[in-house]
Amino acid sequence: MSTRRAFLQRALALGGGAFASPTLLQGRHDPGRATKAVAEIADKSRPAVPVLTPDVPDLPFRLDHGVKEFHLVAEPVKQELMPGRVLNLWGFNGSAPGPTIQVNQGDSVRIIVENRLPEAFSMHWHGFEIPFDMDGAPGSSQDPIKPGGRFVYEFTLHQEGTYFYHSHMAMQEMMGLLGTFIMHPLQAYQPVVDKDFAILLQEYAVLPNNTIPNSGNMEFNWLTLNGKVAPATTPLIVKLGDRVRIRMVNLGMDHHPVHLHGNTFSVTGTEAGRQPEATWGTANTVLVGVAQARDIEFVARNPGDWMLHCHLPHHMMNAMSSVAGRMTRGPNGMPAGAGMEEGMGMMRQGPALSEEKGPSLGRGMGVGATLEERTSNGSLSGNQSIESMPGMAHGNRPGIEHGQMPPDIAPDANATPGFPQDAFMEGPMMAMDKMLEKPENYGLRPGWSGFMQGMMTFVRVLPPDKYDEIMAKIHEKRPDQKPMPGGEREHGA
Ligand SMILES: [Cu+2]
Repeated sequence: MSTRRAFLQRALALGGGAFASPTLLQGRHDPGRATKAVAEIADKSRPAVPVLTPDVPDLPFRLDHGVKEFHLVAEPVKQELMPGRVLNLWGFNGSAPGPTIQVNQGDSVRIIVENRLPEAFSMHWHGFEIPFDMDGAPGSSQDPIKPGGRFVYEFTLHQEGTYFYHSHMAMQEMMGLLGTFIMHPLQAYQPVVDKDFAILLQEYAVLPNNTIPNSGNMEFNWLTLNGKVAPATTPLIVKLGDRVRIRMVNLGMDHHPVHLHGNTFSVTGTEAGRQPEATWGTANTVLVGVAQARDIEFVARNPGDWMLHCHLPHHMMNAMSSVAGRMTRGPNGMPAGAGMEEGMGMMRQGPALSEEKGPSLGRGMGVGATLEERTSNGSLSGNQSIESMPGMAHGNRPGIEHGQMPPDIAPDANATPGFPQDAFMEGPMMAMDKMLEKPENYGLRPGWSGFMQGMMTFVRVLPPDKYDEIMAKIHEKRPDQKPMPGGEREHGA
């Protein structure tokens, strides 16, 4: 049997495809097992599937006399939010957020935490019921870990669910020092899921021409899922009919109402683990508050590339707000540094988004755009929309055929109070499909990436043939992709 064929068969049988390990197959969908009763028993004993954290690695461990030993290094990292946008953050083991840790309920765990930051820090295990001196509260449960120092955390975990770890220095959290910590239950939750994903929600405030977040600023303009902003977030790939769990963790300055298109889900877990089934409410939007986790589950009955996104409008944007520079629709650029009176709403001319005000209103930054420079470059920028179309339509955007699309702006648009809106979602002309080619994006509608920003991704519910095609591509590109490098066999064993 060819490798590819064997892979496809395995993917089909599993529903977990490339992400699952062979041992996870045990006791499931085995036609050799005769009766339905036996199949049901087998299903109940089926171990939990590993959690996949798109765009974030898993942390490997080594077994030391029955103790799972992990090594976490707090250090400065360069994190690429989207092509060309690299931030200087603080993270763990080269990633912000840090790698996902997966253990089983009942495991004894040792985590060697090393501090390669320029200042002291301490690691808190959020929601863990562990001895006080392991809690990581600086000053009260332990001395902070000095730069160049280390601290060995060791505990046994009796809980199950979606947890997280983070620096307990508040500003350090806003630099990226956190990660997801999954405790798999001894017996898989019922009903069992075919796919299990984790998404960590974060936000950064980054001034123009900066790569370093301003952790004292409350105007967040980069909203990330697993350290990426749309359209660079990696879609969740599921097969039609799969039961899917998505675990979301929020550690930032805002609460995020996360909405899933086209599907109704149940909220089955919180930051304190699995919740009793009687409490599972149905919804299509779940509020993931600061320091909370929410697990949602649904059966993917409806094929489609369904958006999953925070529904706060400003969280569906990149480089949003005055701190990030120019709006592109006005013909003449935008003024910066409006006065305090205008900032307080005492405006003398035009609305906040008018040509005269622009994104500077009330912020008084004095940086970015000025009226001296012609900056409009988007396809939707009023006067330029028509003249710019032909050039944009042919050749500048490989992979996208615009043909002779009429402009998206009405000829008399400026006569309508409130115009322009949506200045940060310029549509097809902002698309970067080619730069984002990866198996998980294969087959998306051309130009899709022009409409995705901030905390947005897709749940792609694919019919079996398309699912197999994409899983084969993933396997081809990342044959070694495993849910837990070096440790996948330990899970649910
Ligand atoms: Cu949000």
